Amino acid sequence: MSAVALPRLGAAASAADVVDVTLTAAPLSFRPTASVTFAGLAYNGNIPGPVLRVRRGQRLRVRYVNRTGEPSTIHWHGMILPNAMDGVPDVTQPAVRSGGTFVYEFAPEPAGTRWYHSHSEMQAVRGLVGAIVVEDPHDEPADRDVVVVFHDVPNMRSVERAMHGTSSGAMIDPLGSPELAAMKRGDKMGDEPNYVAHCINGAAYPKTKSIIAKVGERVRLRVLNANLTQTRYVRLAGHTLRVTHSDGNRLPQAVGVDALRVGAGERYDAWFELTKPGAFLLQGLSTDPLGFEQALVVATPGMERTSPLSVSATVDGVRYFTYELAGGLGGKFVAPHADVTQHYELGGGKYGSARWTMNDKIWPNTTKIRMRRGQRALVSFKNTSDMHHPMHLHGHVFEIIEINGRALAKPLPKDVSLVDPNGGTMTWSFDATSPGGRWLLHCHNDVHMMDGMMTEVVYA
Ligand SMILES: [Cu+2]
Repeated sequence: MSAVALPRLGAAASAADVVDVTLTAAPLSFRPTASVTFAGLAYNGNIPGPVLRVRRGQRLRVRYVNRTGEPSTIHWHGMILPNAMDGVPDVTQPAVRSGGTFVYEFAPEPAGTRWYHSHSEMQAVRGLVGAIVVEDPHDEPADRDVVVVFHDVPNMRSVERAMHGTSSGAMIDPLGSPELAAMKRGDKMGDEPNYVAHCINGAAYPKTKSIIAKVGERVRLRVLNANLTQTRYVRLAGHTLRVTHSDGNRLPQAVGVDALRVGAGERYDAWFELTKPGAFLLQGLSTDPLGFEQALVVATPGMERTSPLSVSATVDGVRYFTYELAGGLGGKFVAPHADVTQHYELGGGKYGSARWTMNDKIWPNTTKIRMRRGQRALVSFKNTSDMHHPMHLHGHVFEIIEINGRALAKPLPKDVSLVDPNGGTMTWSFDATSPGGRWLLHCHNDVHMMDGMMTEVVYA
């Protein structure tokens, strides 16, 4: 038995080893706390949607029923699949009209913690998000396996204002975080929505579902940050988290940390063992007055009602997960040979502007990357803005090979990566080995994406 708080689909596969699932998207009046009623959109009546679990080697067939009242699709984030299954309206398929259906079918690859969400403006932030787990028989066994989805309820009018660069949401990152440090320069924030509730798996603390585990049991967390603008720092009071996978991809070795740093769209698998009887908070660290809502209790049997141990909202002096920690910083970066190279300067975001840019251009006028199947690409970024950008590539797993001028000793496989603000650089390497087509490359801060920070990789 696991303490998964979410409905779970996919456990029963048919004789042909196809996992059949129906996902119906429809409006939901979502009440995460007593004071918040939110006009949300939900898969199968739940925000977030059900955890889809499949075993590696099975096929997944999802019948999507769109009852949202607007056109919509499902994007399968982190999957390598036929382009026509990637779920981007007007790029890989016509949007499914309201009342319509569409069947997504593919072999879920690669294994690991992935997710699914709407790729239409404003729909994911309203609740059309969910996790998909492709179980790998080579994964080390765990006594419990718990999906932890961080998602949040915005003030929708503030999201509209954020798209016009005139919102007033505060940066709520924890003390000591690079996000907060980058913002202490007198910036007037124009693109950060206000959030009115912070949730884990559909509830706000203290209504979040607890994880009960005995001392010494191994608990694997699959943490997804489905907040579409903010980074989450996640810590279990009094315990070390051992990170084994980043965006579902296995690390060369587990990395022990006090906290995770999870950008929008990122996932981490990390396990822990409770070291003594008691109750301990798993927290999303935040300076938001509502920050306490992003927590759940991890307790040994019988201790779930005792006052849990907690930590403060700082990462100052806290060892938190970074790409450099996992990959190991090497020497000065020298770009290896590649068939195709492309550099993007990430900019924009001036107060009152609705432009987040790649080389001063916004989608659909950004420079596309054109390559042929089998070629290798190097894509580099320099972030001249004062916000970090969680850049995401569809349909591929890339490797981070450079950060801020230094080579990574071990390239880090991912599908979303945070590019540091104020001059930060990053280089990705990837091969055109997916099925050909149009694969979006964009910032996973949805406000930035909708304001133009998007391009595509195209190959036949
Ligand atoms: Cu961005």
